[in-house]
Amino acid sequence: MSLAWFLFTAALAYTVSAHGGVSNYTVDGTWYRGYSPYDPPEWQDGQSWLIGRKWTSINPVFQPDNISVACNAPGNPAPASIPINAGDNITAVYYYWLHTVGPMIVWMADCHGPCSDFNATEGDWFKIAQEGLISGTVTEGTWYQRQFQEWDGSASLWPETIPATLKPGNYLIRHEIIALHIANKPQWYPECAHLVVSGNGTDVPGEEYLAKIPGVWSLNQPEINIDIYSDAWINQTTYNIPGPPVWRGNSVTS
Ligand SMILES: *[C@@H]1O[C@H](CO)[C@@H](O)[C@H](O)[C@H]1NC(C)=O
Ligand SMILES: *[C@@H]1O[C@H](CO)[C@@H](O)[C@H](O)[C@H]1NC(C)=O
Ligand SMILES: *[C@@H]1O[C@H](CO)[C@@H](O)[C@H](O)[C@H]1NC(C)=O
Ligand SMILES: *[C@@H]1O[C@H](CO)[C@@H](O)[C@H](O)[C@H]1NC(C)=O
Ligand SMILES: *[C@@H]1O[C@H](CO)[C@@H](O)[C@H](O)[C@H]1NC(C)=O
Ligand SMILES: *[C@@H]1O[C@H](CO)[C@@H](O)[C@H](O)[C@H]1NC(C)=O
Ligand SMILES: [Cu+2]
Repeated sequence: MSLAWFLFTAALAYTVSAHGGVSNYTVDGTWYRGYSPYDPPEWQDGQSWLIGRKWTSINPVFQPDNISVACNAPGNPAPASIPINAGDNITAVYYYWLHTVGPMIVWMADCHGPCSDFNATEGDWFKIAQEGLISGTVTEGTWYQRQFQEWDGSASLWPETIPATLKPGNYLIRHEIIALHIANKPQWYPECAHLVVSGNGTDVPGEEYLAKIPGVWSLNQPEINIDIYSDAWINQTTYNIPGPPVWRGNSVTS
């Protein structure tokens, strides 16, 4: 067996069995290390550098009302936080991602104090960005979920912007991929990290932007409990991402 073939099949085994998630983050060129389900917990738990909530499996969550939809499982708080200015980008670094269909959403929630004490299911979550179907049909078109991938096996990068006028403070940030490639069996891939947002903003999102997680997703939503291969969807060229609208600051319309 050649080395190339070995590497190819090893990579294939890894990626086919692997689902994935966000492991690390970058802000303005600085690398922040989150949780890695591939590394032993004793290397990570309680470490002073850890900014990501704990997730120990790359497998998806299948139930929209499962508490693990909030910040994955077990979701233990992190000791540290990523410092970031309102208006800056944060880039989520995903393990090589292979699924191609379904929305991707970035949420934030004010921890009203240290995020290390905050229960994510109590958060008033608001969307700061969402990405869906970019072109073509629901079944065969290009979703951001496909577009953001690196097809050479390297990590996939997802940058989004913290609203520039957001009130400073401690926030959870939650990156969510909902994978819809299996009919009527949506998969949730959520990961959370702790942020300390600085800036001079005073804006907070109004009620109409807020949601509970779990709570926001349900199998009664046709865009979630979806069979993308059905006659009803196969030729659709629009897909509306459910949940509240994206909030980009009070003076900015999304
Ligand atoms: C919730 O999700 C976690 C992670 O996928 C899983 O281990 C657990 O069994 C689920 N709980 C229920 C009640 O389905
Ligand atoms: C995240 O960083 C850790 C530690 O440097 C590394 O082991 C892991 O492969 C990284 N994951 C990704 C997706 O970049
Ligand atoms: C967070 O809140 C949920 C719902 O109230 C509760 O079931 C869960 O046990 C809480 N988690 C912790 C770590 O307190
Ligand atoms: C910042 O994020 C936005 C939104 O995804 C993106 O359009 C832009 O290219 C990003 N900028 C950088 C420098 O990554
Ligand atoms: C906040 O305002 C101060 C004083 O005007 C300024 O120096 C600082 O750069 C501002 N910070 C941000 C993040 O905009
Ligand atoms: C979808 O579009 C294709 C190509 O135009 C067409 O052959 C097919 O009948 C359409 N299917 C449905 C369910 O509308
Ligand atoms: Cu998967």
